[in-house]
Order: sequence, then structure tokens, then C-alpha cells
Amino acid sequence: MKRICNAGPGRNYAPVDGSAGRDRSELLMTPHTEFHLILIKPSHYDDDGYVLQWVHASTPSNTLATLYGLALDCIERKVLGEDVEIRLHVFDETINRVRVDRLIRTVQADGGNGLVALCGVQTNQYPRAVDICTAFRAAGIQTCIGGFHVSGSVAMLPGARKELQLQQAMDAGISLFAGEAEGRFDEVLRDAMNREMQPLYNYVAETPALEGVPQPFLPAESAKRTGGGKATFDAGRGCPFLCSFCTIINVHGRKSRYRSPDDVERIIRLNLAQGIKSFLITDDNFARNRNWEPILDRLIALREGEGLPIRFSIQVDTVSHKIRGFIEKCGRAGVNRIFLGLESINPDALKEARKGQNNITEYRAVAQAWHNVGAVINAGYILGFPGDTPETIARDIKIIQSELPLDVLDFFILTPLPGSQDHKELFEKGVALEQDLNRYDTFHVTAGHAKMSADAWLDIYRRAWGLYYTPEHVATVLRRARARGESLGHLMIKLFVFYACQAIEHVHPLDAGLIRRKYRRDRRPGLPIESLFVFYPRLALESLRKYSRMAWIFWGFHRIRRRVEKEPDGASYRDVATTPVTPEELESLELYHATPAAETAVIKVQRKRAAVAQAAASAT
Ligand code: B12
Ligand code: SF4
Repeated sequence: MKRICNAGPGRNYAPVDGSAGRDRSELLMTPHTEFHLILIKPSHYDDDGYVLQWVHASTPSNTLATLYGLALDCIERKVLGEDVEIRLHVFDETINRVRVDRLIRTVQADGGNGLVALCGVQTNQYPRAVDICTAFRAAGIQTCIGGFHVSGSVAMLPGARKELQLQQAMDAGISLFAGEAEGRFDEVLRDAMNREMQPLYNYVAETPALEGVPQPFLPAESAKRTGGGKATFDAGRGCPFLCSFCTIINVHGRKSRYRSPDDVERIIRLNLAQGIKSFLITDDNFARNRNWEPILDRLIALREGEGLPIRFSIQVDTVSHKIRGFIEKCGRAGVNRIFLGLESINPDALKEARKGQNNITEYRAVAQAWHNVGAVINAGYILGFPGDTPETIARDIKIIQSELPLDVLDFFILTPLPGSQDHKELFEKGVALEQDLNRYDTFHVTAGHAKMSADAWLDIYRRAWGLYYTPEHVATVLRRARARGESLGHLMIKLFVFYACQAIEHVHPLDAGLIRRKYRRDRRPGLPIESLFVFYPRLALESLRKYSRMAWIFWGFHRIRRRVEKEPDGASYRDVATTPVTPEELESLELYHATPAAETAVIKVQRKRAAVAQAAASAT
């Protein structure tokens, strides 16, 4: 999707360096200034210092889509004046190589007016973003970094600009933007045009309303190379809960802000017009979007009324089944995959993480409720809570396999992300934390642990994938899906991808993609550029090894699928995890007796149920 000029819904895409897309005679007749707006969602560096890039990445960037939508709106409204043409370039670095030298030449050839906007920069991407900006700054081109690293740091530790590496960027002439860009992007563009960029735009305290603001949009060319042809949008922002590892509540706030059903319908239709039918709704917790019902009603009308073939992936919490009508309407609206923040099956860990809304006695019910509407469940699991050891983690994975009907399970290393309460507390206590921000990607260890060395922690993190995705368990997950009447092809691919990304690339699946791209010269500053004769033979050998391993793993998963498909009586398969929830299971399942905290949770539930029964009895 690189080098797209002023492309938007209903317009033709035209290359920036070509004449197509502009009426040259018109340009010659009017006084004319060019302003290049270059949107870049940066990637980050791998352990060898090369930029992590793929031919096809796992997920599109919604932040990039949001900024792209805002940029199109600025172009439409000619916010820089009638005589200024804003030329828009967009790069998702996970799939596009950013040729800084060429971009500098393009901007300079047109008079040097422009802004390089580094979009949605997370902590692990911040060093890469700074490196890209530094190269543009050396050529005198203005740059600005926005996203969760800047916003989270400014929101939680405004006095730690140096420690969180914000001050160094500002000193190097890079502007920073904290907060959300809706309603503020014009100001940034005007300042860039006038060459009056401020070191820091700080809007973290003022979260904008989302109804009627420009909608996220990316041209199909990009969407087709990410997430298998998915588009993204945030139907809302903000979450009411208080998880201590979470940065979202401290940046987007705890109050639900949302788009209107009309906005959502417009996003859907724009994407359908470019052949995209599948969507990732990026709300961290769509179940807590206060507008969920009108939005779902509209989606149901589009699906059931007009027969539009739309499908959605959403993120929800573990008590979403308690919201009356929510899951049923999601199913009718076309939700076919959910991301569930399970995080742990140990109530002590959940309590420490202030994730009080997660009650392990609800896990089986919520998972079964989502399966009943045909959704694949992708649960997130965090490794490294204070009580965790390699042994308890291995035990917990076994319990999950046999007692919880989850499909995909993906693991994260507990990481004190700047912007979270955890990070703030550790920082204020002076606890030593990883200084290389590039490693805050949730698959590197960045803090100490009371019971595990950094090596032991990383080792169990890497082994956890193999412990969950055993051939036996892959077969079990497929058998459960077959008993629900689902076809197994897509689910098998998901299981394969989540296992293979870690096994082959040692990268989290959400950060990964298909077929690694690596450029010799795109290496982290400070590391040597390797010689042609070292780099290319090694890359060739590495690729050969990786792709033969990938083919072997795929073949293994494929064989399991074929075997399960042929098994007799597949429709009547049932195991402990898929057995409907009963009150008696509180006595029998290991989930409820693995730790003293789990037993306490059970006692509490039993007492509560007894009190409710007693109250009901005395009322009759
Ligand atoms: C969807 C999502 C993803 C998607 C896409 C990424 C994306 N940014 O779109 C995928 C699956 C790829 C992903 C992966 C990961 N993610 Co993620 N992701 C999200 C999620 C849920 C939504 C992002 C979003 O669309 N937000 C809505 C947009 C509009 O808000 P925004 O990003 O803040 O952007 C606004 C402002 O920041 C500002 N802005 C942003 N950039 C710029 C630039 C300029 C110039 C200006 C002026 C303004 C500006 O304006 C924007 C519009 O208002 C967020 C949580 C959240 N609610 O944001 C986590 C989040 C961003 N992810 C996070 C993390 C850690 C990751 C992973 C490392 C692992 C993981 N735990 O999932 C990987 C990294 C992989 C990668 N290469 O990106 C963290 C980042 C925290 C941090 N301090 O680094 C978050 C905050 C969640 C959390 N765990 O706390 N993620
Ligand atoms: S439920 Fe999710 S979004 Fe909400 S506070 Fe917890 S981690 Fe953050």
C-alpha cells in the first residue's frame, strides 16, 4: 500500500511519482504548493537488529487506518488552504519497506514542505520510530510521533520524560503527540506547514467524542496483505475495568465513548465496496461499549435484512455472557471470532492484577456461550504473575486443555508497559527495568520475578506454546469443533499459525506474518551492516531451514485434521470441557482445586448460591 496519493473512498489510487491522479494542466494554472504527509506505522527490531517485516502480516493497524481517515478528511476540507495540495503517503512497516532516502528526495523535490507522522507507536516500536525520524530530521523534514508509548508515558509519569526517552527525541527536534488526534490533526498539519511544530502536543487529559468523527479506512491494497483481507475499526474506546497491567484505561480512559451505528455502517459499506467483508473491531472490550446494542442491531439489519456477507472479530471480557442478549446478538451480527482476556486461572494472580471482573468459576460458562453462537475463541494468557513458576504454568496449561473449551490460546509475558499502573509503581519504587524499549513486546522479559530467573521465565514462555499445541490437544480442539458442526479448515490454520509463529520465528503471532522479509541495510543503528557474502548465504540457509520446518509442522496439523474428520461418531463427541456447566463441577474439577485461592473462590460462589437459594425460598 505504499506510495498512495490522496487515495480515498471513491477516488483512484495514483502513484506519488507519476502524473496519473492529477490534472497537470490544472496544476500549472493555479499557484500551487505541495505538502507531503507521510504516515508510517513503524515495526520494531528483531534480536539481531533487523526490522521485523513480512510479505503478509497477521493484523492490520487500526491506528494507521484511523490516521489515514483523518488525513483524508483534512485533504477534503483543504485545511492548509486552497492553494496547498496535501499529498498522502502511507506505509505499514510490517509489510512495506520504508525507503527514507527516496521519500526525502520526493519531499525536497517539491519544496521541502511536509510531515512524517509515526502512527500508533507502541513502546516496543518507539526506538525504531525515533530512528526513522532522526533520518528525516537530518534532511530538515519535520516529524511527529504519536501512539501509546508517548501517550502512556505522559499520562502516568509526566516527570519521567528522560527515563522514558521522550526528552531525547524532543531535543533532537522530533515532535511528540500525546492523546487522540480527532479534532487536533488540523493543528498539527498547520504547524508543520508553517514550520512551527511544538515539541509536545499534550491532549491526554481531553478525550474526544467519537460520534461523527472521520472513520478509519485503508485502501484494499493494504488490507489484503494483512490479516487475510481484514479491515479494522474501533467502534468505541475506553474500558471501565482497572487491570494493573493495562495501559488503555490510562490513555483512552474508563468512560465508554463510541461511534454511531451510522458511522459503523459507513465503514462497512466503504470496505464492502473495495471487496473487504471481514472486520476486526478493535475496542479492547466491545462488551463494555455502551452503544453495543444499536451497533449490533444495525449489523444484524445489514446481514439479515440485506444479506451482506460480513464477519467480525471482537475483544470481550470473561463476564460478557452475563450481558443480556449480547452474545446472541453478536452471533446474529456475524461475530465469528472472539479474543477473550482470560489472563490466568489463578484467582491470586487475577487479584494482584486488579482483574477482579475475571472469576474463574465463569470461564467455562462464557466459553460455552460463545461456542453456542459459532465463534472461535482466542484466549490471551499471561505468564509471569508473582506466584507463577515453570511447574505451575505447565500444570495450569494441562487444566485448561482438559477443562476449558478454548480454541486458540496465546501467551504473553507479563510486561510493565509504560502507561500501566504496574509500570508506574515499579518505576516509582526504583525497581530495575529493561532499558531497551524495543524489548517491551510481551515476548521478552523486561522486569525481575520473585520465583523465576529471566532465563527460566523466557524458557517457560517459549515452551508454553508447545505444551498447549500438542498433537493430542490440537486433535481435541478440532474434535470439539466438529461436534459443534463446524468445518475444521479455518480453525486448523489458526491453530497452526499460533503455534508456528513462536516455534519458527520466536515472535508473538500478533506481531508476526507469513514469510519474513529482511533487508541488509535496514539494521538498528550501532550494529554493523553485514557483508553481502555473510548476510545473503545466512538468510538463504535460515529461510530454507524455517520454511521446511513450517511445511513439516503444517503437514502434521493437516494430518490431524484429516484424521479427526474421518473419525466415526464425530458429532457426538463430548469431553469434560464441553460438558454443560453444573453446580456439582465445583467439587470435581481440578480448575477449582489447583490452588488455595481457587478453593476460596469456589467457597465464595457456593455461599453466594446458597444465600440466593435461601432468599428465593423465604420469598415463596
Ligand atoms: C488493535 C491493536 C493491535 C493490533 C493492531 C495495532 C494497532 N495499533 O492498530 C495488533 C494485533 C497488530 C496489535 C499487536 C500488538 N499490540 Co496492540 N493493541 C491494539 C489495540 C487493542 C487497539 C489499537 C487501536 O486501534 N486503538 C484505537 C486508536 C485510534 O487509538 P491510538 O492507537 O491511541 O491512536 C490515537 C492516538 O494515539 C493518536 N495518534 C497515534 N499515532 C499518532 C501519530 C500522530 C502523528 C498523531 C498526531 C497522533 C497519533 O491519534 C490516534 C487517533 O485518535 C490497542 C489498545 C487500544 N485501545 O488502543 C492495543 C495496544 C496498542 N497494543 C499493545 C501491545 C503491547 C501490542 C503487542 C506488542 C503485543 C500485545 N500485547 O498484543 C503487539 C505488537 C505488534 C505490532 N506490530 O503492532 C499495547 C501497547 C502498549 C505500549 N505502551 O506499548 C496496547 C495499548 C494494549 C495494551 N496491552 O496495553 N495490537
Ligand atoms: S479488561 Fe482489558 S481493556 Fe479493560 S482494563 Fe482490563 S486489560 Fe484493560
